[in-house]
Amino acid sequence: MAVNDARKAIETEEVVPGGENVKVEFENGIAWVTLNRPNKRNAMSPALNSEMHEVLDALELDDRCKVLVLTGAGESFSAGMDLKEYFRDIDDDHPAKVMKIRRNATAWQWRKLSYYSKPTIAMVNGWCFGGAFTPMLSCDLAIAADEAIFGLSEVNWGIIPAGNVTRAVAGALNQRDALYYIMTGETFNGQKAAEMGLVNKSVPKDELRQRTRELAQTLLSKNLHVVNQSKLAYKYSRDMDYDTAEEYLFAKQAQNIAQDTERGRQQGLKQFLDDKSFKPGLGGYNRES
Ligand code: ACO
Ligand code: V55
Repeated sequence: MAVNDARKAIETEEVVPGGENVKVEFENGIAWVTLNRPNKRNAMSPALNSEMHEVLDALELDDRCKVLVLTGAGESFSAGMDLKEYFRDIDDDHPAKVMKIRRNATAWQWRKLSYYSKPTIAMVNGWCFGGAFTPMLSCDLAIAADEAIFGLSEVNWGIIPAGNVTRAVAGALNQRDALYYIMTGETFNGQKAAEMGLVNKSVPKDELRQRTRELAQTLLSKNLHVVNQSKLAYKYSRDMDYDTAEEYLFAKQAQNIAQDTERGRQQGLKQFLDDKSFKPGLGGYNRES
């Protein structure tokens, strides 16, 4: 028996997190997390940001969430930052309070989501503007509706894309596309987003939820410990120099193997080399055996 088999399971909280500005629904391992201010096009207010941080914290320790899908209620993914509650209403507040509110936004949109311990999928169902690019790009994978409308609209109302939007866009688009959309504020649809690699694919809106569910199910069929370790290895190593990355990845591999209660590596080697029952190039090992 592996040492780790004796670990205590995390006790699932029965309460569903969120409720005010964010809706959480569980479905066979998928947590559907919906930004839920449809009348404000799911604009991200300070209250929504605090709630999203709490929701992400709670779901990280909740076994009902194995894959997280981030989406928006109604016709929008999110219309970006709330121009009233996140910008104008706090214009005269103390700078320290303003910075706290700013950091509260990026804390979940960028940091928490980028390094989340579970797979994340952005399901871009509609409007996706400005600040909404950050959580969308922080998710590991993204599927958009063909009809979804994206825009880096900051220039249209006199600001630069901040809150890590510019950095996230620079990491995702090539320089020509990034500067074109940053400098013109022009909108583009889901198909164009897929063409540029901003999302993995775009699908007709009426298929969006099912196609997202299928992608989540593909992930759920894998050894999720290894999936999550692979994702973190990518996220952390991509900005390292090559030598540090090499050392980090050897160490990360040791951690991956030591913590894998399913012992995927041994299973895979045995089923390929001894049993000759599967080909690793063409699919996963049999997780039932
Ligand atoms: N901040 C605050 N309120 C917003 C936002 C926002 N980002 N987006 C929409 N709303 C509110 C509107 O003020 C309106 O409120 P009201 O009903 O109380 O008057 C309500 O949501 C509906 O908005 P409409 O404009 O009437 O909706 P419509 O469907 O016609 O248009 C659209 C949708 C295109 C998304 C439009 O609302 C819009 O341009 N929103 C702003 C998009 C944007 O540029 N966001 C900022 C990006 S930059 C950044 O995030 C830092
Ligand atoms: C943006 C987002 C911010 C911010 C300033 O362009 C600008 C979007 C997430 O916070 O503070």
